[in-house]
Amino acid sequence: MTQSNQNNRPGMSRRQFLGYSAAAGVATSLLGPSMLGTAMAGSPEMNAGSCATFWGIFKLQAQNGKIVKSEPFGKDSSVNEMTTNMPGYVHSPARIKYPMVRKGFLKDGYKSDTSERGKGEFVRVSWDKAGELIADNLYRITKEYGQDSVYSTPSGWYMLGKVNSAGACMSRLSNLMGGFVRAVGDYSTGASQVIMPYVVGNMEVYSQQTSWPVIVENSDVVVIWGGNPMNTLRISWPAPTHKGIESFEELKKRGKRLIFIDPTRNESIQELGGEWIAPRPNTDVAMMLGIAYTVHEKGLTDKSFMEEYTSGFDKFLPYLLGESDGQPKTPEWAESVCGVPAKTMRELAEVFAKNRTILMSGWGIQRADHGEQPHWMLVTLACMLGQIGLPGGGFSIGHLYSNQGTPFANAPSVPGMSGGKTPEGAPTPIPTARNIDMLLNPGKIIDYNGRKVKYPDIKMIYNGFANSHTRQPQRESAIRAWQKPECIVVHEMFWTPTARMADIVLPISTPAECMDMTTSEDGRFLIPLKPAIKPQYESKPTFDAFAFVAGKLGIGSQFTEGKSGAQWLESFYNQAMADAKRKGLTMPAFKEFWDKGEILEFKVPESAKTWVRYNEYREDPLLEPLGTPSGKIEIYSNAIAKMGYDDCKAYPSWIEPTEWLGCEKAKTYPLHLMTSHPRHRLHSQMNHVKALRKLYTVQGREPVWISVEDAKARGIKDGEVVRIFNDRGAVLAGAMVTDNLRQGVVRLCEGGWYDPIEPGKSGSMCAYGSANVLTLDKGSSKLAQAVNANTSLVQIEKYKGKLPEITVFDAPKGTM
Ligand SMILES: Nc1nc2c(c(=O)[nH]1)N[C@H]1C(S)=C(S)[C@@H](COP(=O)(O)OP(=O)(O)OC[C@H]3O[C@@H](n4cnc5c(=O)[nH]c(N)nc54)[C@H](O)[C@@H]3O)O[C@H]1N2
Ligand SMILES: Nc1nc2c(c(=O)[nH]1)N[C@H]1C(S)=C(S)[C@@H](COP(=O)(O)OP(=O)(O)OC[C@H]3O[C@@H](n4cnc5c(=O)[nH]c(N)nc54)[C@H](O)[C@@H]3O)O[C@H]1N2
Ligand SMILES: [Mo]
Repeated sequence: MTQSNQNNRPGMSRRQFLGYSAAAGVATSLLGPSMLGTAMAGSPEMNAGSCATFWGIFKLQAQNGKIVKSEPFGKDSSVNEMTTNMPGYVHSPARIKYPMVRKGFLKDGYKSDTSERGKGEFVRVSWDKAGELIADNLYRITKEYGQDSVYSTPSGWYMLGKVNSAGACMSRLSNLMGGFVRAVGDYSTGASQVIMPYVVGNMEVYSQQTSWPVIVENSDVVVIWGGNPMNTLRISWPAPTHKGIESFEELKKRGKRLIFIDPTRNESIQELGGEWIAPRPNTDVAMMLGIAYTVHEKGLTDKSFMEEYTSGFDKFLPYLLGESDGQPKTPEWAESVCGVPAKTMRELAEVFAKNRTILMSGWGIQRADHGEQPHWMLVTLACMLGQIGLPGGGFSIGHLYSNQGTPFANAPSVPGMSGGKTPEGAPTPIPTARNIDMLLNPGKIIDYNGRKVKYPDIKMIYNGFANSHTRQPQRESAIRAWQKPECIVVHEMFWTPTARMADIVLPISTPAECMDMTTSEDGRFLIPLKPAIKPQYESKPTFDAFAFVAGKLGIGSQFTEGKSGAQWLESFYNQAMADAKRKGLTMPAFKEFWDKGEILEFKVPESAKTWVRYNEYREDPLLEPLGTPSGKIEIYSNAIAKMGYDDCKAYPSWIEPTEWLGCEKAKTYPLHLMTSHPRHRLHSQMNHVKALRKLYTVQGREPVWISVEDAKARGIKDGEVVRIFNDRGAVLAGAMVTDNLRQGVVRLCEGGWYDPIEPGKSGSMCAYGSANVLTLDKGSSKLAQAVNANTSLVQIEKYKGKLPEITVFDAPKGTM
């Protein structure tokens, strides 16, 4: 099936389709009166649309086919500058305009010199040519080497939209082709999501948490143990309404005690105030043990809670007291590891036990070597305090990002594109963050969560979304690894470092150009994504792009099921409407919804605002047991004991990370690198927006926070360009000399685009400051094999060489 007949839905011509999707210049309001800016009316070149991304819900205005303005939709109390910078995002010099093929690949095909990847020599081709090249290689490679020779990106970010879901479309294509190698787990919570089912019987990280209003009302002490909510709660999957940010502001207003435990005085601490305690990075388990020791010593342990709701404390206690290993985990011992005064830990033990306390933690803390341990120990400490299941007490590893504490609306469920069924005999998935290890070491067998996993020999990468060359630690090995396969396909909107490493690049339309719909994080809003402009240049919406490739593979009709994107949209809407009816809710017919373009709002019931996590369990542990083998919170896990891993014991414990400030290597590389999530971006997304870069870069480069003492010792002044390096690589960055971190710690946010001085060369220095050039690629442990990006030591010096230009935010030469 060809693309043109896929778009020809019965009874609707291509031209009608465009008019219907509001892609043509329509003069009247597409957003409905309540959302229409006054400037819109009457001007034939003006157009309006609505849009939603992970950073906000907003309305767009276009003029002469270009987005000129993006503004909040009006019901979001916390608007950020990402939301208002959509024009620079969509119409960026980094935009991929046409299908492109690497010059050498076009000439020599799969036998090309792959060391040319990343050098930026591309040739424009037609969609037909690009599609044929993809289809030819997919067929040849799966036939010659088997299904497990193709790796597709199953984890990572893609745009919102029920139809244009790159995640679902990638799976759909892969499943129809017999299944490619996928990944299990994700980068966000790789360690916690594997350990938590053993501890509390579910992943916990993505579970609904105690309602924000309950926290605001009832918690006396809110501990943020490794978390930066005023940054991370800007983002949500799906679209944010920013209730979490509102709630933290309310906590501040009410004078609640906020205690932050973080090696950096991050933006949240700066904005919200509160107390700041700065341990050495990756030593939190030792600090928690020091507090737990005090709780026990002072008789503050809630014994009846421990007895009724937990199992295995008796096997953990000998470790806490040092009976099993000769080292009592006293606050003095903990101080020698984490650097926090023993006195502070003793005080915290009393404060936690004597007030309604919630121990909240983010996820950066578990993106580390032995990252399984901190949240397990956090739960253990919360058990000892006995407040789990009480309003405003206990622990939470879900509140600091996305929607887990936001009360849910009574709303219809809105279906979206399905990835289809994984076919029988599909290849075994590989732990997400081990993908570079897999590419470099075919045949290697690793331990993973009680099983053995054998790496396949990958000949083709299908990168259907995600920015593999910013997110993955240890860039030099990632570049080497991406020189191995015979063929690499990347779907992208922008010339990211990953797109530059491809053989075949397909241009994808941004959410501002695609007809679609999505919901907000709490189900409260159903948002039409009504494009104000048409797909730019030769880009295609995700569904159309995948459908096109499927067509070339001869599976077009199975992929589309005979429906265009617009028809899928309408059918999803109609299914939602049917569900609404069942729930006694009303929704306008699809045509009215689309023509008016108004965002639908559903009510949040009062009952949702009072929900307390683990309250049912607390009320009736026998009728509401947890999903663990004992039905209780497991402080000791027999299942993990049976695995016999040396790097993840059967109870939470302090295990020295490969790199940290207390190790031998710190003599050569004495600074611990924190790669926090950036305030003004979503990882690498929006790094190409110049107006945003102006807000945070230093001499055009990624800022690195360095302490006053560390800067002074190196003769570095604020605003100077520095070189950050270790034995894995080097980057340039702009120094921000500050007292907002513990001495010995530096912060360079993740997601900066890799701008190699020698493109394509493994180990080249980065001119911009991409953090993952410096990080270590190693699994957290045999249990979760999660990313351990926050376990890396570096050194910093003033950069005295000639400053290289930053070129990565423009399209490669010859592709414009
Ligand atoms: N050092 C370090 N590394 C980290 C982390 C860390 O804390 N420290 N955090 C990790 C975490 S938690 C995560 S989630 C990962 C994030 O890793 P990624 O998901 O790779 O991160 P993004 O930068 O969001 O990249 C998404 C890319 O996909 C493109 N894109 C967006 N939507 C679509 C779409 O619909 N279709 C297509 N084709 N492309 C699309 C964007 O332009 C962008 O280039 O990074 C991880 N890496
Ligand atoms: N603005 C913005 N928001 C985002 C994202 C983004 O890129 N930008 N990304 C989204 C995604 S995909 C995710 S997964 C979440 C990530 O959310 P998190 O993983 O929670 O975010 P991080 O910034 O990595 O870490 C939060 C804090 O933990 C601290 N921390 C790191 N290591 C340690 C440690 O060893 N000990 C202690 N005590 N603290 C430590 C860091 O200093 C940082 O201040 O955020 C989401 N929200
Ligand atoms: Mo993430």
